[in-house]
Amino acid sequence: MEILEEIKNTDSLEKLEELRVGLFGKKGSLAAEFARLKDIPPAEKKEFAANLNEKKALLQNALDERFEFLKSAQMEQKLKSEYIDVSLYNRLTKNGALHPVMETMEKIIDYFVALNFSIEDGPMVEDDFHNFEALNLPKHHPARDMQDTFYFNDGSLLRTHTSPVQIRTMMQSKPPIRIIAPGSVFRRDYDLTHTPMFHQVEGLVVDDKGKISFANLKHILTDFLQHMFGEVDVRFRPSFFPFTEPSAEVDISCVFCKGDGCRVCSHTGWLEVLGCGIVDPNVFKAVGYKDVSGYAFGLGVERFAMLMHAIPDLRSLFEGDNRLLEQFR
Ligand code: 2U9
Repeated sequence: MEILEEIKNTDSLEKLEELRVGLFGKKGSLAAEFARLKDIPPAEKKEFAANLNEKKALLQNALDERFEFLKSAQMEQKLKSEYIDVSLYNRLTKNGALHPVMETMEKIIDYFVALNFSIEDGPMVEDDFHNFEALNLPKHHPARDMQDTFYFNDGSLLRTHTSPVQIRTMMQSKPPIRIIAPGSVFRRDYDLTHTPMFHQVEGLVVDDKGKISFANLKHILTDFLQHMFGEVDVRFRPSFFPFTEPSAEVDISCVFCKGDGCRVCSHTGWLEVLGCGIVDPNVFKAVGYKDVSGYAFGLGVERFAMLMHAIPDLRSLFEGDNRLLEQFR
């Protein structure tokens, strides 16, 4: 049938519609052929009608098929012409990242949480009792000096360490105690290695007298430092803090020269990273604890972050320059 070829070759939906109307419309050729049915002699009617219906079905099929083809071609054309490139790079977007000090803080916290320590916090504006007096820092101690501590006019102060958190915790609960106190602290200090605000994590473990020893402290801190710095050597040196007796400072073998000696470790092969000790009985007296023993430790988070990431200048941690963060993504 010629008309079938014509349908197959139609190149637009409009022309196809014209063909459809020409065939299937009220005045279309099929209607005319069906009209002839009444003039066909009865003997031929059946065959004539059958042929006509078959032709009608063939034409309908051809029209449907071409319609689908032209319709999807049209859709494809439309999608192509309306395409928007949403992948275009937005030059104004700058992604942030977790600050190395916070990342280090989280790594420290993770270690102690895994050992069932709980995390405590407290106010940054403190009073003389919680920040000094209860910690066996006597009235004449240089840390209490106006030169070292930020005071408000009413005598309150910015905490110089997180230790008042441990004092508050002990005064609110009974032993055993197993806590760390992470947070910001404030000292009147500003030079290459000191900023007026920095972060500490301190730890405190208290239990019945005789249950806590220096050996426990040594073990946990050695394991902790190897968790933080990998396979380093750890040594404990006798030291002094008002709130612990005996006290020690803790060194790791230099992470830069592996102990051979370099500028960072002042050619000693060792880096000081922690202070610690057995809690002084005067501290327990101040919070009303009897017949207990305990250990405590403290560290500066910025120092840890600098040693873990080989950051040379402490101040780069406080400049808010996105280029620093980009290096730690
Ligand atoms: C209570 C009892 C004892 C916390 C301790 C240190 C030793 C220590 C420094 C490390 C570097 C401070 O950030 S730093 O400058 N800390 O050397 N801290 S023992 O001792 C406590 C705390 C609370 C009730």
